[in-house]
Amino acid sequence: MARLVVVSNRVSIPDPTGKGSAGGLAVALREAFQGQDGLWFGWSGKVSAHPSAEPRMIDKGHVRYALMDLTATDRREYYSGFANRALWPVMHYRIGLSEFSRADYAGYLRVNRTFAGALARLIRPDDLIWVHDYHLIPLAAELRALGLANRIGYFRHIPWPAPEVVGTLPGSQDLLRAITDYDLVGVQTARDADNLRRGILQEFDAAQRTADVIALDGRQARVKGFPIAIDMSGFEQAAPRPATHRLLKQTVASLGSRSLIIGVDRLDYSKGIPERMEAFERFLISNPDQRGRVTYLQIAPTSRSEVPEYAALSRTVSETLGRINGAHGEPGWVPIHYVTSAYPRSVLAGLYRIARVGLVTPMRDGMNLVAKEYVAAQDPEDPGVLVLSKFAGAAEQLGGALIVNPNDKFEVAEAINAALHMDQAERIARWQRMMDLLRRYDIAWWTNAFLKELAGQRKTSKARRPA
Ligand code: GDG
Repeated sequence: MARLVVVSNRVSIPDPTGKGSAGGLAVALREAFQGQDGLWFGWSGKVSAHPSAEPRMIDKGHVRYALMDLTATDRREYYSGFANRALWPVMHYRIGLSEFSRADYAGYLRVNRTFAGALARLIRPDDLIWVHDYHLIPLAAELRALGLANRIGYFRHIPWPAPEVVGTLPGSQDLLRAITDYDLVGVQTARDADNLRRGILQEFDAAQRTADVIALDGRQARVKGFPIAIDMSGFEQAAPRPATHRLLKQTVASLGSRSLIIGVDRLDYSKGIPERMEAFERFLISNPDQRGRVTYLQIAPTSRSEVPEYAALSRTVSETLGRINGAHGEPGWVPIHYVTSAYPRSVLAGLYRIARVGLVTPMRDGMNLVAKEYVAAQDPEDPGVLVLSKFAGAAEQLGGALIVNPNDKFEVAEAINAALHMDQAERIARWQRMMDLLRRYDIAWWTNAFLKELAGQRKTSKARRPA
């Protein structure tokens, strides 16, 4: 069997204590390595004044981890700068927030080239290479330039917007061309796939070979939706456990007879956290009988705090929270509870299960795993209700949710009210619809579907020897 080589910006090494709070991507990729030898290559997360050109190798089980350090300049330009300050906002339709700098873009290309050089030395001719996400778009082009003819797949975790939006990003034409150096490009939704194929067709003299395949300059790339999924059995098993964890017990005790509404997101402007808090306020204003009877818990672990737009968001959320709690709170009742540290995964599962409403209202999101986790953790006899943004990729699959436009706080407020008052039969019917789909398309389906399709691609003639 071909060896699997995964490349992602960050590498997740299993925690020897087993207590680590593995994120969705780490769980997904570990699934991909089940039962086969593999290599996982990427940034160590460390900064060093003189990083080695060769990765540090760590062997765990049948997986070998290859870790590269970056310089402080690399980190600033490649990661915080181009990837997170210029590219991320455009891909989430926030053109006005995008800060492009030529130095950052050059740093992004430089790190991709360095990674490709180090990776190429570890690659065997039959390896299947699977590259992840927006940090590494040019990686295949760099590997091809070094002469690699392996099958290389790319999975895109964040949205691919309409060509008019992507076109605002300087460098986007080169990135679009670089995408065609992959044999298989997986995106989260049918809409993303359509946007990406249209982008390539509009920008270049490319030909559409079949519904999924685009040909450009003698190369062919298959662009398809592979909606990412979750580890269903993990969540279904974790959620029903008795509330043994201190944090969970405290939360249950502090709730008393109040209903819990839950939001869980990295602190990111794409997630719509202040907008959601304002929608909750609107719900309280429109439904005064609900005062003191509901608590909204927002868990929002801090992320990318070195990027100015994230620091600004943190201030906005704190101000919004303070204003709403000040205006509507009463002795003994704080309407919104807000936590910026990460909870262990088992506690999250328990909180999802006791929450009557899962509030997942991003302004844009590639998929949104929290929406799926919330559904998976519910009690089959008495499930809660998911309120889901139409702009999350998950909305293409989770039609059993109450689908809302997060830009309309009145609509979100009405959905919260409808969710809290929905009768049990309707809650079960909606939940069952979503569970059937999540069980069928779980994380094993996702990794197998992508890798099977990648393995089935003809070996490429894309390799280009350097001139
Ligand atoms: C990107 C795309 C796409 C959150 N807080 C805690 C915690 N989490 C976990 C959640 C979930 C994961 O982090 C977040 O995944 P999302 O999908 O919601 O969002 P992004 O981080 O933006 O991920 C997204 C995803 O990639 C996968 O392709 O769905 O659209 O933006 O698993 O549970 N985990 C723990 N404590 C927390 O406090 N343990």
